[in-house]
Amino acid sequence: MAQAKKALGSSQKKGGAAARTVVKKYPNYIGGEWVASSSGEWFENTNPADTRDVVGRFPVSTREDVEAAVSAAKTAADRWRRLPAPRRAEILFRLGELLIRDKDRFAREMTREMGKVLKETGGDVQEAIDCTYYTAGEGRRLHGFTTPAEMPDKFAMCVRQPVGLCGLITPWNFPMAIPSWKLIPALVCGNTVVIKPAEDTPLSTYNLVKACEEAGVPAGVVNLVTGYGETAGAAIVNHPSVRLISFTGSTETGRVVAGACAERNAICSLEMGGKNVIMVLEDADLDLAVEGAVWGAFGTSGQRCTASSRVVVHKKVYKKFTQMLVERAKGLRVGNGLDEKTDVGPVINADAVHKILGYVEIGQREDGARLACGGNRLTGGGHANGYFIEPTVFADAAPDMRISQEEIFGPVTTVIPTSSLEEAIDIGNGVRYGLSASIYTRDVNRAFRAMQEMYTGIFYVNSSTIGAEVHLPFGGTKGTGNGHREAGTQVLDIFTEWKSIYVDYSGKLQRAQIDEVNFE
Ligand code: UN1
Repeated sequence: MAQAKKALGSSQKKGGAAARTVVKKYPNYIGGEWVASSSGEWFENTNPADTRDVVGRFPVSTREDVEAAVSAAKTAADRWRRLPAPRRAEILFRLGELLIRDKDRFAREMTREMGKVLKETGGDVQEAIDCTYYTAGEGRRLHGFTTPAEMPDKFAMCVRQPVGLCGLITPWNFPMAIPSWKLIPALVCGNTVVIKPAEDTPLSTYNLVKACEEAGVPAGVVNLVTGYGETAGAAIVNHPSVRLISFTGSTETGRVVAGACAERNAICSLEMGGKNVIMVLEDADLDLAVEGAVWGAFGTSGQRCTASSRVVVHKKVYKKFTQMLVERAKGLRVGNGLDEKTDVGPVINADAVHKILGYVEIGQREDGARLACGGNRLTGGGHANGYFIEPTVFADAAPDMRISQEEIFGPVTTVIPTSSLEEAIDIGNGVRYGLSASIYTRDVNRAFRAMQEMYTGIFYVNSSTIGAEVHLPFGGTKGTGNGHREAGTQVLDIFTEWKSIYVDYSGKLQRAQIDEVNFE
C-alpha cells in the first residue's frame, strides 16, 4: 500500500481559507473522555476531490497522549478480560446495529475524506457491519479443544486467552473496514486497544469509535489517538506495555514496525502490499475478463491492496483484450465520488499523485512499455482542486519491468502478453508480493492448476482479484505480510494466545509421561 500522506500536516495544508471558519474538531478518545492532544495542535483532514473542503480537524497526538491511552487501556483491561465473551459480544452486536443505522452518513463522510465513490464507501461500512456481526458471533464460540492426556486420570485441554493491550495502526484506503477487521476481533477476544488511523482518514475511525462508545464498550477499552506515524504511531509501536501491533500499510513502514516489535519481543501482525495478477487464457469469456480487469484495476482508483495491477493475457486474445480494456478505461468517468455518475474518484493526496505519475514516466521512459491510454493528471473544470488521475493502461509490458513489479497504488494497470498457462503462472508468481490472483478460463482443469500453483493468500476464478469476504481469511504470502491472516476465524490466532491446561485428578504424583517408566 502507498505511503500515508503527510499533506495534512501544517507544512502542506491542502485546504483553502474559505471553508475553514466552520470546521469541526474531532478529539481523541482516551479512557472514555473526548480530549484534545497535549500538543494543543490539530491537523486538517481535507477532501481529495476538492482540497478547499476541510472535512475536520484532528489532534496531532504526542507520546504523552499515547501514554495516557495506554494507561487507560491497562486500567480497563482486567474488567474487560473477565467479562464473559458472550457479554462482550452482545455489546458488539449493538455496535453492528449502530453502524447500520448510520451507514449512509458514514459513507458520505468517508467519500469526503477519502475520495472513493459512494457505492464503495457504502461497501466499506458494510464490510465493518459484516465483520462486526460475524466476529461478535465468536463470543459464543472462541473454541479451544480437549484432547486425551498421555497419563491416566489426567485431563488435557487448550483455551484461548487475550494477548493483552493491542496497538492497531490502520490505513486510509479502507478507513472503516480495515479498522473493524482489527478492532472487533481484538475486543471479542478480551483485549483492550489503542488505535491510530491513517492521518488521511481519521474521521471514519472516529465514527467507528464513537459508535463503540454508544454501543456500551466500557471506558478505556478502546482508545483513539490520531496523528502522524513518526510520533503517535511510533509511540504505540515502541511502548513496552503494548503487547501486540497489528499494522496495515506500506511495505516500508511495515518493515520498521516489524523491526521495532522484534526489538522488544512484541507480537506483530503485518498486512502490506500487493501486485495482484489477473490471468486471461485464450478460452476466457473476454467480455467478463475485461469487466473484471476494469473493476479490479480502477475500482477505488486502484488503491486497494488487492487491486488488479497486472493482467497477463494469452497471445491469441491479447490484441482484442487490450483494445477492449483500453476502450472501457477511456470511457470511465473520473470525478468527485459524491457524484453518482462518477466511476473513479480521486487518489488520496499530493504524494500519491506524484508517485503514480512517476510510475507513468518510468513505464514509458525507463521500462519502454506502451502507454495505451491515460497517464495524465486531470486539472480542468471539476478536477481543478482535486487529485484526479486518468485510468491508465500500459500494454506490451515485460514481466520484469518496474511497472510490472512494483506496487503503484493508483489507477494504473500493466498488460503483459503470455503464450501459456505455465508461463502466466510464472509471471504471476514472479513478484515480491503474494496477496491475490485470479484466472479467467472456461477450462476447469486449468483453473484448478492455477489455483494450486499460485502462491497467494487469495485466489479467484472468473472474477477479478478483489471481493474478499469477512468470514474467510484475508492476507498474503511473501512480502505481503508476515504469515498472519485477518478475518475468518483465523484472525483469532492474532488476537489470542493458546494456553494448554492439564488437570491431574489421580491424587498422586504422576511425572510427565516421558519420565514415568512404569505407569498403568
Ligand atoms: C484491500 O484490498 O485493501 O476484497 C482490502 C476486497 C475488500 C477488502 C479489500 N473486501 O476488496
